[in-house]
Amino acid sequence: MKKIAILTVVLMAATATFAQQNLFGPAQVKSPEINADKTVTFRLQAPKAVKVEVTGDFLPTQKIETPFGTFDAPGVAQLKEGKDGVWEFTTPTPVAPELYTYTFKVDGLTIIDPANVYVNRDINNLSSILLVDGNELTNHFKVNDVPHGTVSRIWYHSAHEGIDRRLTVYTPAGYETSGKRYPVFYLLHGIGGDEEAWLTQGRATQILDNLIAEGKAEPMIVVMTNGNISQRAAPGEGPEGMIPVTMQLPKTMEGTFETCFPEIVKFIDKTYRTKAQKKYRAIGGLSMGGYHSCHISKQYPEMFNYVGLFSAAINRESGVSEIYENFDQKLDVQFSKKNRPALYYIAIGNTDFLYKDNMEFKAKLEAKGYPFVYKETDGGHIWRNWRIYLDDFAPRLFK
Ligand code: FER
Repeated sequence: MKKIAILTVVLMAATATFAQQNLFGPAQVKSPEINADKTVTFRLQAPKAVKVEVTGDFLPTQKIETPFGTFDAPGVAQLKEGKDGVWEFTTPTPVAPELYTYTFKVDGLTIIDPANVYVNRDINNLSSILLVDGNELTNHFKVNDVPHGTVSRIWYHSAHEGIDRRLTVYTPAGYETSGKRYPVFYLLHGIGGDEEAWLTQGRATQILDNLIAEGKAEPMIVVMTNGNISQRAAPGEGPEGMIPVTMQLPKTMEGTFETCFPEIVKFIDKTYRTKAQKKYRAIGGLSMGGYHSCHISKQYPEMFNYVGLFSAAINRESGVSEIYENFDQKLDVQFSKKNRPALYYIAIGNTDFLYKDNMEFKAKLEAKGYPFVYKETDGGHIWRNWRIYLDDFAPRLFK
């Protein structure tokens, strides 16, 4: 007994400084708390703070002006100090079902919620996550009691670049034992993102598992590439080590990623049981990934039968490349009788800073008489929209 008491004291003293496994961390306040009436309470214990705020996309948006245009920025709410230095804010109205991100601002310092272990990295920002469920879409963001696919990280060799590069590959439930071949959807991230982006903010695994389990989407392999061609892997996952995360990477949107995309397709067809024909291949992505999908699919018109442009960064080339030359002529070839994709899908939020460019591109396709599906949603250049588009696009593939 005495031994245990001594051990406990020693352990507690040790953990006070080293916190091995955090066995004896301080009691946390409960935050966020989804209340019975679907209002949400945020709490932060900060006894010496003077001002505590919460900001997140659960609050009504405010407009901010930047050199790139007008953006929707999340609103800000004040927390009030109560007992024991615990600050608190409860939303005045119920919070609609959605996957939200938020941070606190304590005397000007932005922090994630220390009481909430669920955290997201979007480019170089960390946010806390709040999932309020209650509709069909948010149900697709959850890990439900359905058959699950498998997520792998696999490295391919880019002979073009002379480096090994990392891919995320989702294989649908049953892949390991079915012996079957599957269609492949290449799902691309935006600027500053990487091969992890669609898994985290995008909820791609959950969305695909649920859509497939409900019979809404065909079982498919989903390949999430790293579209930063100078980068081998997501920050911290490659030989570059724990590098600072930045959007300013070399060779961004200058044509190289598009040029050597067939290396990835070849690797996937060699490594997985794919249906290795155009009929069974889709490519889609958000923003820079939409731009990549547009350019890759028209550069290689015999490769993809389904193309998805989600808030695509149309007209944003940052270098000179053969890939970007003769855009209209290549589009004509892509939409020729021989090559025309079964689905060309354009989706954009009505306050996205890329809205006008997308309207111009849409008008061009209309003028040429090229068929496409158009989806417009509320809001701007945000993950909420990209999850909606994935959930809407995947069921249209390989039918
Ligand atoms: C630009 C606007 C948008 C640009 C890139 C983007 C290189 C990409 C945005 C994204 O992927 O979210 O002018 O220039």
